[in-house]
Amino acid sequence: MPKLKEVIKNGNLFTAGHRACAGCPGPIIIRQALMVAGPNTVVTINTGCMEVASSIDPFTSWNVPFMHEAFENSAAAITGVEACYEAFKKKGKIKKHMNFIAFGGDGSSYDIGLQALSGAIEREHRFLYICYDNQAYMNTGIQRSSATPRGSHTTTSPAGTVIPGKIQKRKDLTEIIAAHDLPYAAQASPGYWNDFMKKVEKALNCGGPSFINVLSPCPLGWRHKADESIDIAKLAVQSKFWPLYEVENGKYKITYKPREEVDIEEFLKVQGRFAHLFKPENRHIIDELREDINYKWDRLERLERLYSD
Ligand SMILES: Cc1ncc(C[n+]2csc(CCOP(=O)(O)OP(=O)(O)O)c2C)c(N)n1
Ligand code: SF4
Ligand SMILES: [Mg+2]
Repeated sequence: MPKLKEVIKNGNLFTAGHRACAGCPGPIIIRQALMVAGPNTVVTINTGCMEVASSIDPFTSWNVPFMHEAFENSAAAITGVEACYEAFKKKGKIKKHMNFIAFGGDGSSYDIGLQALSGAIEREHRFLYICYDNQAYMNTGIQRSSATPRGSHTTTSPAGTVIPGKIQKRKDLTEIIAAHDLPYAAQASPGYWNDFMKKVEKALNCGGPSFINVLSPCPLGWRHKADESIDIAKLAVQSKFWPLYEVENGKYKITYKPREEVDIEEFLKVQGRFAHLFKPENRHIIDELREDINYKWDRLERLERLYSD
């Protein structure tokens, strides 16, 4: 964990006054990341809630240089900025160290911007990509994305008599990014802020491309109360729905292991988007989700053991 006394000196680089909904963890994620990165940071962000809510002309919440990109290309844009910085540095026109962070929601990161993200990592630019994953296209009206879990109600996977919410499984973007063999990839949750901030520090110091996928419970789309977001972010981790882990130069490490068994139902039952799963005819979906979670956790533990000393 970076020294709190030190990072607090960086001040609040993502200010209040933004238009995110009450209880949205997005601004918390951004603020904590920037607190670690400090003021010598350039940010790009894809279109999505965190961009729309933070930069309504003539206002801005960003106290660092910030560029709004299209829905898909913040990863491509940040690499242009980083390449320019490297060129200036070579010529001696700039001396200070700078960080480069690209943000994107799940829609932009898992779906439409995946190619830009993959390419930027493959070109080995030095940048950190943070996906705030609220598991749907929230900004445009809660449409399903490839990050939306099976069984989740969204406006384009409506639970009713035809389908019981989204039929397909969610894509595992963290694993897709880890398969790029980049120096650092991780999963985090705003329920465990010290774990997240430590991962941001590691990512920024890894010397190359890095990626952190942060779960971001959305009161509007997940249908929970505004003051429950952080508790739900914790439940996601405790139920193993969202394991906290990192892949550092290929080595897997689970960074938090729940001490007690918390069943997936505890995570599902506090969210309206899964309410229909508790009907007898849909309960099999909960069993399938549980099976998937156990399979993935077991796999993670095996991968961790493979690299333990
Ligand atoms: C090429 C293109 N297609 C569609 C849109 C409309 N659009 C803007 S933001 C968005 C959804 C963003 O979803 P996500 O990335 O998950 O961010 P969130 O809104 O959930 O924060 C869509 C569909 C667009 N701006 N550009
Ligand atoms: S819709 Fe969801 S993600 Fe978007 S600002 Fe509101 S709470 Fe945050
Ligand atoms: Mg989203």
